[in-house]
Amino acid sequence: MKFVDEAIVKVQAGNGGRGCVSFRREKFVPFGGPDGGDGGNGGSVILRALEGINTLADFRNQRTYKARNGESGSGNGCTGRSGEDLIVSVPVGTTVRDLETGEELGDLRVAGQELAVSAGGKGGFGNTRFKSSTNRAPRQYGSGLPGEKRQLAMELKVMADVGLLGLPNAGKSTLIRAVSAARPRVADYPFTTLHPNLGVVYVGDHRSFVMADIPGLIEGAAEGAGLGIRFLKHLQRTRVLLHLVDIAPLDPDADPVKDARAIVKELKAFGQGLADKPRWLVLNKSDLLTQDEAEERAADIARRLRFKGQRFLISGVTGAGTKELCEAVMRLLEETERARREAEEA
Ligand SMILES: Nc1nc2c(ncn2[C@@H]2O[C@H](COP(=O)(O)OP(=O)(O)OP(=O)(O)O)[C@@H](O)[C@H]2O)c(=O)[nH]1
Ligand SMILES: [Mg+2]
Repeated sequence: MKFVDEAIVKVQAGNGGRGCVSFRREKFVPFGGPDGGDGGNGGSVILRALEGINTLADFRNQRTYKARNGESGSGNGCTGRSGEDLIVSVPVGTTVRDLETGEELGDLRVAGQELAVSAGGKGGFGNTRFKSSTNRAPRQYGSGLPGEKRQLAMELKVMADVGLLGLPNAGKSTLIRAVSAARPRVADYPFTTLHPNLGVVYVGDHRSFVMADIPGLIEGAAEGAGLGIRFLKHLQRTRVLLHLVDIAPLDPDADPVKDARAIVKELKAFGQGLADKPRWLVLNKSDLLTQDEAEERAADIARRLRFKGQRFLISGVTGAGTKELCEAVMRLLEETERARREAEEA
């Protein structure tokens, strides 16, 4: 299915049902008094995060989601049936704003999480409710309140723990294929990947994390070069970025150091704190050189970049070094999680 990460939809809750005007009619009771029931409440529209959907493609065609109206009240004090709520499934990671006011209504980060986006109208009172000592045969009733209507701007930022970053052909998709069941296309031309892919990486028993592979970045992406930087938002929720660098580019004029700097520049241009996120250097395609050459080249690149963080030498094709990389990611995530929990308890 096509990948869509932004959508606008209309939602409309159900109207409240009309209250009823009715009087009791019984044999031998001449003035039976009012017995009109209230109208039922209108249904609300509720968004629910569902695992397994990874795109907002279903919402592309400006659809309106309408919950049922409440039914009118009836005689004999019967309240009208309430309109059912309408549950709309959205991908986990969807942020919802009111299109008109820009107000953020919620961020659905966890499967099963719900967000009421438009409230059903309350049902109107039946004439029974208007009875008083001075008005024993009221003909008033409430007509029921209209359901809320609004337009929603939905934005999906995928939920991943770690994000892959790098030039086209750096080997991002090859890596995610090597360590997870995700199967994005791999090819020796730039921009093979056109949208984010997620893969679950299992590290031993019951330990796993989610990796996001996004389209490659090139210099000037912030100004729209290549596929631009719009996919970077999918790295915003990650804990660590893996910056993949091809240590043996085919192009003899290519300089991995210059290319790595260009990527950092685009990260900064994107803003939103992405450049401040932990970023590890992952030097890829070690299989194209001898072990010694590869290690020397890796150290040289890190030195010229003045890169102080963690660095790894891997081959997505042979799998060399990928286990160590994934274990390090897992440890980092577990440590961050532990620190977060401790901070919460303190
Ligand atoms: N020898 C070798 N080739 C690799 C390695 N990793 C990737 N490649 C090759 O490099 C090319 C690009 O790989 P991809 O995984 O498609 O690269 P990408 O970073 O996902 O590229 P885009 O999706 O275009 O951004 C393919 O021909 C891969 O076979 C590696 O570790 N060793
Ligand atoms: Mg790719």
